[in-house]
Amino acid sequence: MNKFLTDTALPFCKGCGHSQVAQYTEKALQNLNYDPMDVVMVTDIGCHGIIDKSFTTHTVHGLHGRSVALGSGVSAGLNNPNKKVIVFIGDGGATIGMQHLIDAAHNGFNMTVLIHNNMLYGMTGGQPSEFTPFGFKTPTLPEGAKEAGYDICKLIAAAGASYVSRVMGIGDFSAQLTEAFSKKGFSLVEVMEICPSYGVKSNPGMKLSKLVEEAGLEIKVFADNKNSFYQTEIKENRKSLFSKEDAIPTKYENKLKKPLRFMLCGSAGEGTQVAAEFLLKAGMLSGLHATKKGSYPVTVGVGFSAAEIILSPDEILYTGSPNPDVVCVTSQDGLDYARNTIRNMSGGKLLIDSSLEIPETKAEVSAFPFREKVGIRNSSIYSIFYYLKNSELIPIDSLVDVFNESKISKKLDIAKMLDF
Ligand SMILES: Cc1ncc(C[n+]2csc(CCOP(=O)(O)OP(=O)(O)O)c2C)c(N)n1
Ligand code: SF4
Repeated sequence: MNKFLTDTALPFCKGCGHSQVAQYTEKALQNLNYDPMDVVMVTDIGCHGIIDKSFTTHTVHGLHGRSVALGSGVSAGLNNPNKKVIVFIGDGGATIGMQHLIDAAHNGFNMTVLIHNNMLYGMTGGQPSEFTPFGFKTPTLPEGAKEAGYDICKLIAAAGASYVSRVMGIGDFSAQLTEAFSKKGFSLVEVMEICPSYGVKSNPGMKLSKLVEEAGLEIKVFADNKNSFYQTEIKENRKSLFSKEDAIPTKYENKLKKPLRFMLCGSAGEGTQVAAEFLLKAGMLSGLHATKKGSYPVTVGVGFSAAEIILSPDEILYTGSPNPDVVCVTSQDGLDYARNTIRNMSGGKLLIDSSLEIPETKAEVSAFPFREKVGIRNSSIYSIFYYLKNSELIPIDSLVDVFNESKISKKLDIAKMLDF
């Protein structure tokens, strides 16, 4: 029975070696008795990366070629040898991010990298990578590669990895994955595969085992050492990033039975992010778990400013909020940003400033003159007061407390926020 993969079908083409890597990762992790919550899968761009939605573990999806750098950061941040960081990367991504691979091995970051080497860039139609063996044809290189590809196992073993092996992606290679996952420090397994959609079609009749042999790519263990591994230095007097924030005690009761996904959309400079934090802290004061994701353009001084907030009676394991229960819009920029989300709402609530046109939606709509009543700079915060006053899911007093402890209370009278 699967523990680390969901039971839904794997997303790859029929015969793709990526399926084997996923299945034997499952088997190897089971062999080692890991709990899915102790495993972080870091994936890369490419066909192999679409697997992350099938994992029941933590997952992080990185930029193309950067999953090793991302995984190194995750590993250094966790600083816990009992947690397992596994990076999935294609030969294309490994080409782009080769320096990261060498550095991660050299520094001994505690993680395992699985290179899905199908000898071409699969997702974009079969361009050659730096791993494409001499003579191997691809749709964009029909005359075949003119040079040999890299022997990444030799490179990474030389860089100082604890464990390196190359396996054929045919047959059961879970034992090698188990070995790699069990090592402290940096381990890497290169899985030789063929892409049925582009590799097989461009090289009819070609046998993977023959190709690997002719390319001089040995199937063996290249390194198996007890190397020291990277440990983040914990300085005695190091300040936690959270030390500015005091723990928020539960002071009030809430009436929330299930997670509330709230989206606040306004304009830069109109206090949207601060308002979102107010709601977050009020929720925490009322005993709820809370997350916030802020979105704004790189030009932080103009354009939209939006925040997705989740308040939940239970721990929040997924912080995305594709279908919000409540969308609150206080400006035209915010409306332009959220229009599609609002159109796709099949229920829930839309709170919108009455100066704005009401967009097409199945949500229940309340229009209120937030901007006119308190001025544009305070409209976002005011909309949060308005929402809590009307929904009563958490006591408005919790928000009053947060407001009174903020710098804004020195400039703005709380009575204004409570005047509806
Ligand atoms: C920096 C960057 N360059 C190029 C792309 C376009 N791109 C998306 S997927 C892909 C191919 C991925 O190939 P590979 O890493 O070998 O994985 P596979 O699809 O074979 O599993 C490319 C080139 C990108 N997303 N980012
Ligand atoms: S295109 Fe190739 S690499 Fe991508 S899923 Fe299909 S067989 Fe696998």
